[in-house]
Amino acid sequence: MNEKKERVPPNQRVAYDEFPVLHVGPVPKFNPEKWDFTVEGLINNPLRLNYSEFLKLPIVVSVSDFHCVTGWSILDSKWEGVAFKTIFDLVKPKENARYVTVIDESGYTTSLPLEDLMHKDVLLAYELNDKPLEPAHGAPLRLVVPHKYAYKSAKWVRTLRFTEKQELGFWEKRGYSNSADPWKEERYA
Ligand SMILES: Nc1nc2c(c(=O)[nH]1)N[C@H]1C(S)=C(S)[C@@H](COP(=O)(O)O)O[C@H]1N2
Ligand SMILES: [Mo]
Repeated sequence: MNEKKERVPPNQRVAYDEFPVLHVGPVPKFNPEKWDFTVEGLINNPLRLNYSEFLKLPIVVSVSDFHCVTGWSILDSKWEGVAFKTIFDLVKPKENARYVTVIDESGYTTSLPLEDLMHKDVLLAYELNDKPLEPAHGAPLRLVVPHKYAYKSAKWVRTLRFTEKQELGFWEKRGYSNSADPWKEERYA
């Protein structure tokens, strides 16, 4: 197998032009006066940050690939934002916390095990390829989980909820895989 092939999960095609835009519903309006980022559930330090407070958190940069379950992949996107680990350390999860439900501005949800979110390249991003993230790509803040199909990379994130049991997200309720590993082609439940 050549190196290019190994970079792309089975039955995915690399989209070489524009970064595609895909989501359900309209792109939400961002109001920096009203926007906040909250963390709730099984944590010892509930957190609420407004937009300027969020921007003061330590920044990480991560270059990663992105795989949509419908079959397109984007290679080498440069994301900038806050590592999930930074949030984890701030909120001090309780012993029994195992999963995090990620909730967007208008009710889109997805859930991931904590160990997946602790990967180094998982972040809450506000820049893509050296530019502020565009509204259609999830501004002001989106999750990026490169090693899962992209429906786990929720856009327009407002809330993280730490839970003991895994909650089913928007697509996961509709038959898509909860584990969503593109390398194992876990597309459907
Ligand atoms: N809030 C929200 N996030 C979402 C979605 C959505 O419908 N709503 N769609 C997901 C899916 S299926 C994909 S492929 C990616 C697409 O991200 P992009 O539009 O930046 O390419 O966003 C994911 N995050
Ligand atoms: Mo997708």
